[in-house]
Order: sequence, then C-alpha cells, then structure tokens
Amino acid sequence: MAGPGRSQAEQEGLDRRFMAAALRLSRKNAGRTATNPSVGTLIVRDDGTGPMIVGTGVTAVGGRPHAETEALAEAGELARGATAYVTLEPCAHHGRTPPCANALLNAGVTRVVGAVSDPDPRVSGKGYAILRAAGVEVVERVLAAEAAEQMAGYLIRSLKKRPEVILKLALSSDGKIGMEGEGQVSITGDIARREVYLMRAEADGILIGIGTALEDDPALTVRLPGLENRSPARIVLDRQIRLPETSKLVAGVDRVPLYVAACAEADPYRRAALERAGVRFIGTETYEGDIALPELLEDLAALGMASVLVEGGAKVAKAFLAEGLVDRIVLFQGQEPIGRSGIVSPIDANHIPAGFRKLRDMRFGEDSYAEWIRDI
Ligand code: AOF
Ligand code: ZN
Repeated sequence: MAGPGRSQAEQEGLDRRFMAAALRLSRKNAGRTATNPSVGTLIVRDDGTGPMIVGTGVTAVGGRPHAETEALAEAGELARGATAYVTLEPCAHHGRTPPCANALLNAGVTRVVGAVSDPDPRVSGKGYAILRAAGVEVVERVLAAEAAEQMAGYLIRSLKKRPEVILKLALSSDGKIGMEGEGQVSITGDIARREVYLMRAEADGILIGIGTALEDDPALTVRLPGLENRSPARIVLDRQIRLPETSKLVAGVDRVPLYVAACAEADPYRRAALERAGVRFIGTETYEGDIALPELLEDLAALGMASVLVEGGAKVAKAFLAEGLVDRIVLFQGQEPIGRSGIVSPIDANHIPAGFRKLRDMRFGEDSYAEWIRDI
C-alpha cells in the first residue's frame, strides 16, 4: 500500500531512501556488537504532510538492546500507525527482552520495510511471519544487496560457520608488496595507513603468517587517537611456533589478545614459554604441510569472530585465495615503485578472481584504493 497520495513508484523511492538512511545509521556500532550484527531502525510516520522520522535506533554496543527497542522507545506513541525500516528482519526469539517483531506490533507499527532476512535459525522468516499474521504490511529485500554487504561478517558467520575473510594488500606502483629481508617497507602514506587502522577497528581479528611476523615485527594494533582500545585480536599462523617472546605482537598481549595457530606436534617448550607470556594457542590440523585454513576459520568463528582481516604476506594471501576463502579484497596502491627485487603481489586490480565485483574506488591522500566483494 502506498502512503497518502503517493504512487507505488514514489513509495518505492521513499522506501529506498529511508532504508539507505537506516543503513548509514547502522554503521555507527559496526564492529562493536559482538556476535550480533549492528542493525539500524527508523520509525517513520506520515500524517499527510510528508514522512517524518520519529524514532531512530542502532543495536547497542555489546549486541543488546536491539535496534528496534531503542527506536520504539524514542518514538513512543508516535509509532502507532507508523512504518518501521529495519536493516535486518526483526527477531522472533526471546532473549533478555521479548522479540522485536512483537515489540513492533505492540507499539502499533502498521508497516515494516526490511532489507535482509535473518539467517539465525531462531528468526529466519519467523520475524516477518509474526508481523504478517497480525496484519502488518511487510516489504522485504529493500536495498538487500547493500545491507548484505554491510552485514557480511554476520551473514557469513551464520551461514558458513566461519568469519568473513577480508584480504588487504598494499601495492607499490609496480605491483610489489615488500622487499625480501628489508622488514617493513613503507608503500602507502599516512592517510591510507589511518584508513587501515579504521578497517582494523571494525574487524574482529587480524591475521598474518609467521614470515611477516618475523620479517616486519608488526604490532597490528589500532593507533588512532581515541580508538586505541578498538584493536581486534591478532592471529599468527605459526605451525612450528617460531614467534619470539621479544616480538611486538607478544609485547602487546596484555592489551590485545594474541592467538598463535600451531600444530599439535610443535615444540611444547616454545609453546609453554609463549603461554607464560599470555599468548593463546589454537591447535590446528595440517593439510599438505600447511595449516588447514577452513578448520582454523571454524575455530575463529567459534571464538565469536565474524570478520578477519588478512594482512600478509604473499604466501598467506595466496593460500586463502587458492582455497576460495576470500570474501572481500581491498587493494591500496602507492605512487612509488619498489623495483625488481620486490615481492610480487599475488593479486592486482587487473587480476581479481572470477566471482568478485567491484564495490568502490577511492583515494586516500596520494594513494588509490579499490574494494571488491563476492556474493555470500
Ligand atoms: C533484531 N534487532 O538490532 C539485532 C538482531 O543474543 P541475542 O538475543 O541478542 O540474539 C542475537 C540474534 O539477534 C542475532 O543472531 C540476530 O538473529 C538477532 N539480531 N535482531 O531484531 C537487532 N542485532
Ligand atoms: Zn530483536
């Protein structure tokens, strides 16, 4: 049903606009809602003078209360006869509060516009069904692709029992990602580096191989003023436990968790030494001499991680790509060449695997940026 005096096309346009606003709002707590997705809700009413937002809500930090609770509280009596825009199907299960589908009903909402349906088996389809059974008009899949992209971590963890894998590489102008034996080579500028910190702040884990850990001695933390406490867990693929206790990764362990993925046969003395320093271990299976990545990702999902940023090096990037385990590719490209002795990137903008589509192109200072995703 269209709103007062509006054609269906006009109503669809309005629905997309409000959903886009709800999606922007939902970004507020992205990366801070634990295993819950950060959902946005708008309550919009129209008394004949045009649509007006009377309530806004985002899933709270930690995952509860849900977005609808906040938006309905703000709208109060004004929710009666209003439309709710929800970026995820309202829940149908009893948690610490009653289901959001029922809360919308009780508040008198008469129309619900949703983006993605919730794959959580406690909800899947049931949230919309509760609303429809009570006579509420439900419109599904408005800006569904955009919402799925924003909630990819949550959706992938629910559907595939593993975190979303984001492969991030910084390439020199001649397509190199570093230089053997040179430690950290600066490829992109300060502005791009800050963007990487923001990406880290929204991820649940940052993963590297032991080669990069030994070569670069990175800290893998978020070093932006005010966001220092947003560093996600660090994960090192280190089959034989070669990570030194003196590394920056180990030094930061009191502030930010560090997981070492090692095989069961690795040196128990090395393991004990790192454990004394506060490092946590994930026992891994090996496949053809390397860590079995699907099983490792399952373990990370079980630890609550919905997104993992793979930051190096070439071998690890290749392994994730070869197994079809990359969901999103992010390439930064600097202005300067590294030259012939550089390590060739396993991937560049002209060689993106089939099945990925480009999401955006941006610039950060002098550096260019491009991002690709594939359907979940
Ligand atoms: C909503 N609105 O804002 C969010 C929802 O642990 P609980 O009880 O919070 O349940 C987690 C589930 O709630 C999660 O798997 C997803 O199905 C849903 N998230 N639902 O109605 C929200 N964040
Ligand atoms: Zn809910």
